[in-house]
Amino acid sequence: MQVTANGKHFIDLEDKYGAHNYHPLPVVLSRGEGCYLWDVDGKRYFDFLSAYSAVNQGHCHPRIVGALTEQAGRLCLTSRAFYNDALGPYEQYIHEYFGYDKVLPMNSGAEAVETALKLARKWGYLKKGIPENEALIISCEGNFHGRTITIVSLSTDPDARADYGPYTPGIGVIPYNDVAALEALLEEKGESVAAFLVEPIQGEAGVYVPDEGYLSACYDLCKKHNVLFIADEVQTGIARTGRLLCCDHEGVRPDIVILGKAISGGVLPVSAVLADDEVMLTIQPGEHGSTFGGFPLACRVATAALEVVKEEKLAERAETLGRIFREEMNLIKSPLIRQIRGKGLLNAVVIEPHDGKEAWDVCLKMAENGLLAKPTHGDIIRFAPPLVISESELHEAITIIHNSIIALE
Ligand code: IF1
Repeated sequence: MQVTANGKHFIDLEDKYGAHNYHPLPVVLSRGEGCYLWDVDGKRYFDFLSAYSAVNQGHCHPRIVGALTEQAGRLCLTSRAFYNDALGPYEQYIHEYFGYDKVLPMNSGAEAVETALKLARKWGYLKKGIPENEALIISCEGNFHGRTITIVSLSTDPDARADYGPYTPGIGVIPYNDVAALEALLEEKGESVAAFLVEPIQGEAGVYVPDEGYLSACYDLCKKHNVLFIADEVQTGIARTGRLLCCDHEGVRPDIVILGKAISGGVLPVSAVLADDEVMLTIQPGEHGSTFGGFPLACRVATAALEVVKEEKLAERAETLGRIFREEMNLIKSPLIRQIRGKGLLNAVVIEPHDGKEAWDVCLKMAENGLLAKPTHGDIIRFAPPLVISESELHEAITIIHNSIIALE
């Protein structure tokens, strides 16, 4: 995978003037449309990352960009010091769309996770009666919920948390996909636990799909111990796994839902926290906020992005195309492939390093052949195209993946 002089120019600028907090694949992109991306030299790629499931509706969807440009020329930001004619209608739309009493609008996924943790602590003290400063939040090993210091205090990933101490107290970590571990902890400390925070599928851990029934069993345990069940659907939500929310597969209605990424179709940073009044109204005026949270531009963009999800039946598409993807991928016989797993169009291939070739080499070869994906931890490659990909495009992409893997054997 050779970088052209044109591409190297941009890479060098980032290296010289930008923080070195990423190690990108050596591809320099300049345009996106639907499930495609083009680099600065005009080479076309299938996008199989979708900006980590933010671009479910496809790049530069005309409906969403149209909403952005129309509002941008009218009113972008008022702050919450005043009312405006976009936020109320957006909040009503979200209420009707997801079925929760209220939404607290934020910007990044991490901010929404932090908001959910603050709501959980408030509820723990004001409603559950946990003694002040004794509330516990439980999370799972292998989690990824963002990059703030409190969130990395929940993390078990050394890369995410090393040298960021001292860490936020009041946190417990249990194994993922282990109902007994949650039961034991709640039997012992349930009185002090405000909430259990969980990804319905662990994305960064490598598209780790828990056993059928795991989420509903954890939800039932939370109800038994008067603990809030918080679902982080930032990556699994908005139709990605074949249902509007991943928790819908098990009929679980979380006490708090955290949304981000594709709620805006990847056009603006938009996130949201959903909850009913008993939880949401524990935060009173002046106790939480954000300059851009729920700003008019975000309201119009997110409304358009969510309309596209419904009108283009993206959840149904993810369900159907995801099954085709896993079936086709399971037909590829290669020493490099150890396992295929996922739900909807959130899938991963576990690569078995072979003859010195590993996941990164597969990704470089796929990029050479016109498909972009990136390894997550170690040797797991996540495959998550925009949900607007057609069946024929999906087959074309699978052929590229197949040929790239075979070429490395
Ligand atoms: C990076 C990972 C994915 C998320 C879940 C909250 C957030 C994320 C389940 C925070 C964000 C992004 C962050 C981005 C890469 C990507 C990522 F590799 F970091 F772990 F998707 F798995 N909950 N995930 O997946 O949302 O604040 O980023 O808007 O930090 O490199 P954010």
